[in-house]
Amino acid sequence: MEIHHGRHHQAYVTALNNALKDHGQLAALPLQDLLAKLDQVPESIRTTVRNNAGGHANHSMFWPVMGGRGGAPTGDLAQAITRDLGGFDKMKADFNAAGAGRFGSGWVFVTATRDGKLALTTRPNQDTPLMDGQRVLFGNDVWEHAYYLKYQNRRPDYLAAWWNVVNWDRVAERYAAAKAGTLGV
Ligand code: MN3
Repeated sequence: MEIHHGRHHQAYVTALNNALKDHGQLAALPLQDLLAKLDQVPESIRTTVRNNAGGHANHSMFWPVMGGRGGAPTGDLAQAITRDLGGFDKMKADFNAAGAGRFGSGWVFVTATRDGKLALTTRPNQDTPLMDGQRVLFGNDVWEHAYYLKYQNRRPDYLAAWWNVVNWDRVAERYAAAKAGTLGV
């Protein structure tokens, strides 16, 4: 995780800053707004911005939703998981299957609307639902760099173990922010 944070995430930040160094107006945008307006980014830097702003956003979401002790969500988040995703156990099973089935590198996410509706989705590479104007409640990184040092090719084992370190208090805070319209990345 230290290598993941200090080298991989840092590389996205460094590359994004470099790409935007002569584009002050774009650099001043909140990250979620930049990602929702990729069609307005000059074509010469658009792919670089897509990959690296996406990477920065995805990892900026990723670290805070971990560091917990797993367990299960409570309150209105638990109710929404039951209503929209078939319950906590089914959500975990579907999330793990989606993450394992994402070919190559990418992410598996649960998104939340302002109405509080949840949905499971995946994206390739460093793409994010933020690029479609959506909000990410939480997500897991299924790039090999996220798990290969410890799990080698066993991505399903990594996905299963990841739930043991989810911080549901933080996810609940993100859910409240999503419904309030204040959730960024
Ligand atoms: Mn990563």
